[in-house]
Amino acid sequence: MPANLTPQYLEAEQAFKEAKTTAEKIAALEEMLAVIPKHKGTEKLQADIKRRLSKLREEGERKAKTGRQDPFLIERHGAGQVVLVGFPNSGKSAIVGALTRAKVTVAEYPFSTALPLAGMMQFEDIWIQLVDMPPVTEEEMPAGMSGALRNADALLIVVDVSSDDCLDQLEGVLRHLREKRILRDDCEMAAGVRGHTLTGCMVAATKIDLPRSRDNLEILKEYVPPALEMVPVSVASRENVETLRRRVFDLLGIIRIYTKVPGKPPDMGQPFVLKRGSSVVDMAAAVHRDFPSKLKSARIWGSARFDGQSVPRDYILHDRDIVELHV
Ligand SMILES: Nc1nc2c(ncn2[C@@H]2O[C@H](COP(=O)(O)OP(=O)(O)O)[C@@H](O)[C@H]2O)c(=O)[nH]1
Ligand SMILES: [Mg+2]
Repeated sequence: MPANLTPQYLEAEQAFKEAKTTAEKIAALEEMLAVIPKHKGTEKLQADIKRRLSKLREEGERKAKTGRQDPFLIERHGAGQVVLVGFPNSGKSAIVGALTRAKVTVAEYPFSTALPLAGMMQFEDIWIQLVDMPPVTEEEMPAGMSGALRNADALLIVVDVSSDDCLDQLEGVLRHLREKRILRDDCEMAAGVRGHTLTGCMVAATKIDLPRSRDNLEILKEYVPPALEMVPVSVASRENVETLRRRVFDLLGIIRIYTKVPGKPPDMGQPFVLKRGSSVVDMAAAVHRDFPSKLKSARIWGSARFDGQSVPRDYILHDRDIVELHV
């Protein structure tokens, strides 16, 4: 092994070893390439990473070509899929660029994104897929786009608050989403909208580094439906970029659960990702489909009153709990 590999590099390499999907593998290799110390001793390794990357990318493209011809539908990867929707120039691509390593085009001219483009956003120990979409306008949402929005796990509405038409942007997007029955009129996510799995929707108010943004933000706050959280953010100054990352995770309504074998330390590698509200039995089912019927008892580290507490089968788990299943 070449000398001077940093902890960041080894971490990225570990993520690659644990990656299950092509997108996760590509994201991990990109990370490895980005953080590898650039010197003579790592040249061969760098070339090797690049070779693996281009092979995976080719594979991905080949799959896309032979797959179903719906240009807006992006195959879901990672712990959840979040699709960005907004007017031209609102800053969608800039957000995807800031939170992932995807090669997005950020441009001052509108319609610079013609097709959806996905990138993997790391949140602590999991990866979440962000999908940059072509813009919607006052008049129209591109034909075929509603399927991709309905199929997402969550939506991020992007509004440029530096612009005096930010209210029109918000209302325009909401109108499309309501007309297409993607959102209920009150923007609540609860049951009532058929045929899709949306668990959340949120507004990113972008470009808050620009002069008019603060005033516009105050106005916009009055009009955002109560069901939608709004996160002000600037990609240029990076203000709130990390807050946005966490809010996107929260929006998906997922929890990360780690497993533990009796008498051994917990496995803090790749967590199981479950829906918020999942119980010990759901966790058992995620580990193995035979487990729920065999499950005798469980112990929890984390959310229980004390570490290692025995809990019933219907105990509701929390993010980052460690579970020891006894079968
Ligand atoms: N000042 C500032 N400019 C931004 C910010 N985010 C995006 N922009 C600029 O706004 C323009 C449109 O951004 P882009 O991400 O391509 O918008 P999209 O059409 O929604 O994908 C580009 O010129 C970006 O440089 C930001 O946070 N602050
Ligand atoms: Mg764009």
